[in-house]
Amino acid sequence: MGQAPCRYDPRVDLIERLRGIVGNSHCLTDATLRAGYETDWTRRFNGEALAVVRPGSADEVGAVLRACAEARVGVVPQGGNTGLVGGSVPRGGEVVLSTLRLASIEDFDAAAGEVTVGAGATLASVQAAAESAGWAVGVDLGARDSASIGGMVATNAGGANVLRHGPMRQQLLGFEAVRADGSVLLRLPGMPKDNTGYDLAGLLAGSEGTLAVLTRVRLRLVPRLAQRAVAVVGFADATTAVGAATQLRRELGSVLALELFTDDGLVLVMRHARVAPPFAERRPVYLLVEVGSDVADPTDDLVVALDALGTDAAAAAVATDPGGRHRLWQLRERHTEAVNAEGVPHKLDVSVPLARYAELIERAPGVVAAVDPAARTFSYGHVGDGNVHVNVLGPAPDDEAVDDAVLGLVLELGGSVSAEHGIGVAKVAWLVRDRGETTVAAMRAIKDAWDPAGILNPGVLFAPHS
Ligand code: FAD
Ligand code: 2HG
Ligand code: ZN
Repeated sequence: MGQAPCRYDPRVDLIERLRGIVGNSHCLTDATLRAGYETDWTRRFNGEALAVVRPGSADEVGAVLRACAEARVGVVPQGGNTGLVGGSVPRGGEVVLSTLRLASIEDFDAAAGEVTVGAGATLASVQAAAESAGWAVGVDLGARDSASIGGMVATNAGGANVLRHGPMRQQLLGFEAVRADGSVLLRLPGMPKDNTGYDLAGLLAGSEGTLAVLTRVRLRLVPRLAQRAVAVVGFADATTAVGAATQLRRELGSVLALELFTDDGLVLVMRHARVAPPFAERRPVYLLVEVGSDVADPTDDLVVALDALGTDAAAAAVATDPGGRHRLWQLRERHTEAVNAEGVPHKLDVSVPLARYAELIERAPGVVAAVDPAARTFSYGHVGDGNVHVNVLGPAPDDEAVDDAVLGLVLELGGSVSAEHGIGVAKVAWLVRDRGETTVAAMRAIKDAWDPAGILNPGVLFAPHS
């Protein structure tokens, strides 16, 4: 009888090593257990993972990365898996490294308004901790119950309050992160003033899991604003709405959010979220404005400013109580879920100079229809930041013609192909078109220096080296 052929499989060996590091119950190889980690929130992006690992400490993250680097297997860091550009799910054969067990809230400094949290802590859990001490987190977004702080830093998330507090990068005071070789970078607690060489925290913000795995984050908090008011106002067209947004921002120092949506989107939200319209009359475009103050009630100033716009009282609603404010916010915030309920969307998160904002809203449906006449286009966004979310329903997930048409229009208007969601795998080709070869080569040099074997989130930001 001949000898049995050697059946050594390095992937099986890697799985055994990973089990040894995180424990059997946190190394998932069964297809049904992996499934939730393999498809993104939109259902447009998915791939099979070799395994899903859920480390419980930075040391375990380091050991996982070392094992994967030795086996030359890619690693996809994943937090809440609410990202909208396909960067949090495998492309095929990688290990998904979930941070969900790194969810501690520690070292809360209520006097300074700072907190250190595990990268896997959800935004909602950190908001609750901050609010109980009279503070708030400077960034807020609709996915707050699932989105993790690490994922938010990795994508430099924006959300509704950027015009007041800036994006996630501006909330970041310190961090702990594990590099591809397993070494740990530590700058905790951070200090508001810290000019000691390169700003690595700033570099990791927006790095989308391609440079290191964030394991802990120190955040600055902002004062919790006790007095708030929200208004939704209808307009005849996008140009008038954008003009009103600019005027409100100039006249009201207390503006927290300036959001825009259209009547098509409102219809969708009413159907899927079962919410009532803001008022009986309908208008083609709506503006949501929120004001907040911790000293004086900002409602009177808001009403005066709305009057000065010549706002038609039949197409305006103002709420100051928490329930009423929440109802008005639902009309804007639930667009994402309503679009998802209709189909698998193509999401084009972009920004343009404010002077071109209305033009983008008005031209996007025509540009989409030119390549796919049956497609439906819904635009909404953070008008205060020049940020539009163009959502297109209809084309197959892998048909990129509408993406190319909209992003081409955005560059023509002098905009950016990613405002707040990142590049992920969805816009890799467009990163070069937007930033140019020289800038992308400089970014790539950083990637190659930090992760020479290219194991961290391969395929995100850059096409893999040939
Ligand atoms: P994931 O989706 O898990 O990952 C996102 C990216 O970060 C991936 O590339 C991943 O590899 C990387 N990553 C995750 N964790 C880490 C880590 N610890 N270390 C290194 N890399 C990591 N985004 C906005 O900017 N503004 C909004 O207003 C907004 N609203 C949203 C509303 C809804 C309903 C939904 C579904 C999404 C929304 N998003 C918004 C997008 C999304 O919530 C953000 O991108 C968020 O920051 C992702 O966090 P996450 O934990 O889910 O990250
Ligand atoms: C929002 O602003 C989010 O609601 C999601 O960034 C955007 O649904 C989208 O495209
Ligand atoms: Zn947004």
